[in-house]
Amino acid sequence: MTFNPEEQPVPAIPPAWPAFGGDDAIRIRDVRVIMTAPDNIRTVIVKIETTEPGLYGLGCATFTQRPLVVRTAIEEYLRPFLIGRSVHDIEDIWQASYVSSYWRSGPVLNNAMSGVDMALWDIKGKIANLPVYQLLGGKVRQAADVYVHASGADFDEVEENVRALMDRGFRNIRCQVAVPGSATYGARPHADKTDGQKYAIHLELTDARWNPAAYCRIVPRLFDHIRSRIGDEVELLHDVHERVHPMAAIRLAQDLEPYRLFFYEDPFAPEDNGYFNLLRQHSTIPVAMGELYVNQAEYVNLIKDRLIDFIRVHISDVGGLSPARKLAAYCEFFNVRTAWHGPGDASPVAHAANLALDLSSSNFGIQEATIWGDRSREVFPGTPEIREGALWSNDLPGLGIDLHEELAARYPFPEHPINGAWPDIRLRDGEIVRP
Ligand code: GCO
Ligand code: MG
Repeated sequence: MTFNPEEQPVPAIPPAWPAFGGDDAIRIRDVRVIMTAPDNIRTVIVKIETTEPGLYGLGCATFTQRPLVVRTAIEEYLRPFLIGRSVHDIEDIWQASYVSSYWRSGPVLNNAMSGVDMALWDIKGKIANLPVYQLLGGKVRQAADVYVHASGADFDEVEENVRALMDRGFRNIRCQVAVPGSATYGARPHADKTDGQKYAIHLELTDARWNPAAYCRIVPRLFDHIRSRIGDEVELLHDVHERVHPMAAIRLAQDLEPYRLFFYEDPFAPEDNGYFNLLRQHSTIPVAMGELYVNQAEYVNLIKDRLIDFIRVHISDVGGLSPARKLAAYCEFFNVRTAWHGPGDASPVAHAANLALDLSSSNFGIQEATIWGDRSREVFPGTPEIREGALWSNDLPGLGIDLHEELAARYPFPEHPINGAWPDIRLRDGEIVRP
């Protein structure tokens, strides 16, 4: 008997099930972008308005070096794509948005998606009348221990700032010192003694050149100074900010071992991920990495191979709360702890989302905090409070944070010669170095 395909029975194709959501679902009515800089830091906030009167959510989409591109991604692409969808479908909306550009996984599109994603979690919490940390499984801690920044023009000034922060109840302090005659990350030659936080980010243009050898010599001396003057009752941290060659970063890790750092941050650029194995073989310093990661391919193996101790991801840069909660859970299997990036260019809305994860993750390590100015706290009522060196939730439904739109409009982005971009950092011979 010969096989004749035309005589074969055609299998019935099951009909598609009706789209979920249901007719009575609350739907996305509008997706708006609000840009504001109350503390002179460019932040981008997404507000999702719903078909339910008075029900809206807020999310952070801040990519402070390229905010206008994020706004375009939201207003021109995500907004028409999302209007009319059910607000209940957070995961479905994330997955659909992720592939809707076909090319994906960069900081612009991830930040745009983060604004939407956090806003939908905020809305879900408000519908449930529960704080977002409850939706994530509930509290495993009362509050999240934070670290803050102390910097200075010299060792004495850093010490003075560390003491001032300790007097305010902080027990985890990142120390950065200026390198005389050289550009430096995290400290300026003439630091304003009243506010170490000012140097959380600094985007000024500078003619000063970067001297990696001088930096590597001065940092161990800084920690020797701080430990010998202040003792062991404080946890110290340091951010290399990917600025030295990998072998120099490994050598610096060894030089810092006697000072028992809580963590040693961003020793390598993401492009040099391959060096972590070598660092592990030569030092027991706890390693924190990841604020520049935007793609899961960059961090999945580092965690699985236990090559880092703290994941430092900036949650809006990976696409929001949904991918971050999966990452936290993945890290838990390998005893890698969370240390979500919390600089001033993560808006107070992002800090509220960080806090929801901090409170509900058993593998929480530490939270970087920004000490907000009065203007930011007025623009964002509900900004998480810092007390006793920790961040506390206000336990309100959703993310517990609001945005005063009229006030926000009073703080447009400040003028800047290169529109807020990261400045050139160069070696003496003029070569560009990574941030
Ligand atoms: C940190 C960071 C920040 C970044 C800034 C970039 O660990 O706090 O390194 O200060 O430099 O967020 O915009
Ligand atoms: Mg950093």
